[in-house]
Amino acid sequence: MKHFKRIIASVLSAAFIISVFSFGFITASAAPLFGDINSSGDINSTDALYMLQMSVGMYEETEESIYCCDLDLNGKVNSTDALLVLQKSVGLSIGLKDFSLNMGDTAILPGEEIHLNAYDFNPRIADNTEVEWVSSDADIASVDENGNVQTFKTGKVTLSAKSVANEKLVKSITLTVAQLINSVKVEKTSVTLAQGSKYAQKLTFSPVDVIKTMSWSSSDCSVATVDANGVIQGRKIGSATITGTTTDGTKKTVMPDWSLPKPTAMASSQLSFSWLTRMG
Ligand SMILES: [Ca+2]
Ligand SMILES: [Ca+2]
Repeated sequence: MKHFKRIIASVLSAAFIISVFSFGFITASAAPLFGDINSSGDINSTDALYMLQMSVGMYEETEESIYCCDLDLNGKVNSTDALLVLQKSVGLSIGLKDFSLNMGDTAILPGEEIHLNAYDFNPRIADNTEVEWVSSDADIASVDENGNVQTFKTGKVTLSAKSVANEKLVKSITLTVAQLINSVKVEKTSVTLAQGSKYAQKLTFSPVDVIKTMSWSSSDCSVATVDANGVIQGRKIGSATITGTTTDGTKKTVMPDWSLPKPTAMASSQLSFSWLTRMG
């Protein structure tokens, strides 16, 4: 470490001498290589020098320079990044500390395919960013060497990316290969709402391990609207039908019958509706 501190110190002192010259050729706009801040096609102590100067405010950071040279992903070009470039330029190994996956836990249907991707390798110039993909149960879902996932039957499976260079570095998601919806029911068969207020529908799906997503529509949005989450809002006295349809391919529907009592002094500001569940 002392060795690198000496290098940094000497590079910094050199910076004050060299900085009298123009660095107009710093063009990181199309940097082909992480850490190559001057776009010379390789990374060396000159890049480290520029990065140090940028870190102390001698040059303004740009989106491109941060993308190119924020090697430790802390949001700025700093001395750590410059040190990494120096290490790399003298042939020292750069280990992989971290990376991210393009998705978290998710649920899909049997037969659906997804693509997993490892990215944001930290540091960006780690020597080996290769990962191996592994499925905990290939009968449920498999993942190939490119992160392409195929599903075969319902169940839960852990899909992991293991760093080839650092076997302790593993990122995983839980993939649920969901069953198709057999039925969906609403909690209440009738509800009374004050005009303008909202009602969040409580739905019960069977079996439990399904993808609980539905699309919603209203037959008359001037009377009642329904949002993407199935939350109904009464607008004015009248009647409308709210229809929910499952989106897992089974196209089951729930259709609450949205109607209003005859307007009276007591009830004119209230809406009520009853539910009629119809299984498609
Ligand atoms: Ca360079
Ligand atoms: Ca940084």
